[in-house]
Amino acid sequence: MNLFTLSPDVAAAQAAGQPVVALESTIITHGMPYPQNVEVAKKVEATVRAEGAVPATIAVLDGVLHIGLTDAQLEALATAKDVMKVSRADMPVCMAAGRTGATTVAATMIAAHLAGIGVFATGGIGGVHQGAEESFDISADLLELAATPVTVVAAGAKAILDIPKTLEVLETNGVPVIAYGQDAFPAFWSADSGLPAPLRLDTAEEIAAAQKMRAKMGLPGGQLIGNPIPAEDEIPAETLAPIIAQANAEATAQGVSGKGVTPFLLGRILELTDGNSLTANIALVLNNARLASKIAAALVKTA
Ligand code: PSU
Ligand code: MN
Repeated sequence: MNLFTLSPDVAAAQAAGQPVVALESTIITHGMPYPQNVEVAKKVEATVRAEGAVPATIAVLDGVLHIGLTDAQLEALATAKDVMKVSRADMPVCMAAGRTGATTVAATMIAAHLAGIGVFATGGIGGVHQGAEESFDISADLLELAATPVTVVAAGAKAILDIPKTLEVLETNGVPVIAYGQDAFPAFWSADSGLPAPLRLDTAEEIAAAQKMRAKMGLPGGQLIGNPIPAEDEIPAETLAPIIAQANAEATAQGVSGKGVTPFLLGRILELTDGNSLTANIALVLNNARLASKIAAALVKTA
């Protein structure tokens, strides 16, 4: 039995040596409301195509790991009930049980690597949550970056996380954290987190070359690219700080834990900003899709 199913588009692109960009699906089911989630997912795919690459949105549908979804499958996933949020731990269970699940950054990296896709675009990664010294809430995304050789393009990390601790865990685990075109590590809605990124690269070609060097050296793991949100789409950190503090306080007060924390915080921030956070969120995901497409092109060119 095959471990995964390639969409016809993705299979053709791979056979022809064309660039492919992996895309996650938890952002669709647990990160944004319907119907904006489907619209954004389609826009991201169109953006990748406009850049000359082929999008491979990844999800588990009725136990089958799909690399590349049709519009009908995307719609079905976005409207399905009881969709699992699938990270590394959940993926084999979801598949073996024949269930439907949306893949997180960690699970999407695993799937992309299985399918031979070297780069993946998302919005923000999971990380070390505020209060982790009590809750021990550290996303499996960070350890996946240390283990699985896929370059992940994100707009940094949301301020719902403890960004300094997130950077420390990445450093401990030997994950290259590379800011694109600037010195600062970006903070999702803001281009500058106020913290320097450990590494900086200015072109997609350099990013692809670094990933190839890592593989050549036999080092496991991928790279995290911090791609800053375009200036015109930024939301000032001061505007969001009280909202994030309120969302975090509510999560603690209501005893939200485990896999529920990130979806709860994302949902509350959306409500508390009357959806304004979503506009910026969409802009940065599209921006990440463009950079990931360029990295994908550089990866196949020098293969
Ligand atoms: N952070 C965001 N947006 C997201 C997520 C994180 O700003 O959509 C999603 C991603 O799929 C990420 C997952 O992999 O949440 C992390 O969940 P957790 O914190 O439970 O590991
Ligand atoms: Mn967690």
